[in-house]
Amino acid sequence: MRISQDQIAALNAVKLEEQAAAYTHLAGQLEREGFDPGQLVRKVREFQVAVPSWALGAGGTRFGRFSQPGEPGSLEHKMEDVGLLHSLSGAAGAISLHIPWDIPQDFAAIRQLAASLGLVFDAVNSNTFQDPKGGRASYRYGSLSATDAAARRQAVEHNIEVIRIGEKLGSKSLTVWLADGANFPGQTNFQQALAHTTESLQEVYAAMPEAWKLFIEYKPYEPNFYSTVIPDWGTSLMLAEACGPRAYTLVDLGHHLPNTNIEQIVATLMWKGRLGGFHFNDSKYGDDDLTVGSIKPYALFLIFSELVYGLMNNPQNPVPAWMIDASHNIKDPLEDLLQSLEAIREAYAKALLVDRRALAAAQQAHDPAGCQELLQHAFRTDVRPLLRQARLEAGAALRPLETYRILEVRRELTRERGAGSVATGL
Ligand SMILES: [Mn+2]
Repeated sequence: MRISQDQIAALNAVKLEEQAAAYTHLAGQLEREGFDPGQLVRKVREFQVAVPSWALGAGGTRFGRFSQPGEPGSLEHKMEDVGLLHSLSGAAGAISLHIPWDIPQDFAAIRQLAASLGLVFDAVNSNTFQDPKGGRASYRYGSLSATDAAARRQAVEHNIEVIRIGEKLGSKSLTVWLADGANFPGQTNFQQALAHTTESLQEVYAAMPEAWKLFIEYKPYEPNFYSTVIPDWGTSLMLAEACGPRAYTLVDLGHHLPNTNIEQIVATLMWKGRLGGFHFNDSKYGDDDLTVGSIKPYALFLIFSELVYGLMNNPQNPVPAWMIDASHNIKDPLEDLLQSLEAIREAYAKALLVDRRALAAAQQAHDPAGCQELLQHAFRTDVRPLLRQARLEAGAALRPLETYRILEVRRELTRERGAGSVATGL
């Protein structure tokens, strides 16, 4: 299924007058505050987020999985789903593939399909948290960190294979997340595991083409519950520095212990020029992978405030690769992703509204109340008319979720693919 520009334009037409009034009002307010509304709209419009192929079906939990009707049963279907999200939101111009769940059969055809949907291929993701079919060694006790040299070799070779697949698609980066760790004290030798991981990652790094980046993701616990080999940003940064200048830390919002100050981590990494990628989601307790902005929107805003500061002040840090990393249990994944895309752009737009000069002056004057006022003024501004304007100018839907429902997209996908179609790879 594809949504035509005409279908979107027809549904937008009903709301044009309302949008014009709301945008004019907001633009006037922003101008009085010294902003250029047109430039803000352009910045929001340019902000593109990659959708991971695994987020398009129901993820489930370790206790069960409740599939959605009409889930994408092939790579082509997954790309079609991201194409739908992009048509509606104008914000999802990239897809991130998971290998081996999404190995293309015909690379030329897949590249052509992506181009026709207006999509590019973002980072490719390797998988050494499951044993490969017919593999020689097992990852039961670790992959890149394993004591078993055969398991390490297999994991390194898998990552290199993922790079080769990504090259054929036009990807420019590899994301590595390790499930390696231990469930019990004394089960593994911490130093040996870290030494093995360093050597393995160096080998993967050396196999990357010149233009590629390596993103090293960290996570404090799960699936292992006593220790994880790359538990935090410091370990990730240390490994990135041991690999070389094109290795970076990747921050996943759900990969922190409760109440961790993620915005400070962002600031530190950007100052060091090592924040390579970002995985958006939200959480209440752990790696809950919930809809972005559904639980802690102010924390998301504070994180974006540091990201925007870094984009303005840290030329040593490349523009991070933005990606959603979520899992859906009860919502329609496409509706959930539309909400996440909206929340990401909303936090970004609000962060653009922080009066940086006034904030620096208030910091200098040791005025914490003034600093809070400046941040919260930006946070409390309703930027939705600005987001809608960006979509309108991009030919996307003024109201993506409403349009998705009016067009009965899920029902059409179910009719095309069948109610029992289950997402591959999960
Ligand atoms: Mn992640």
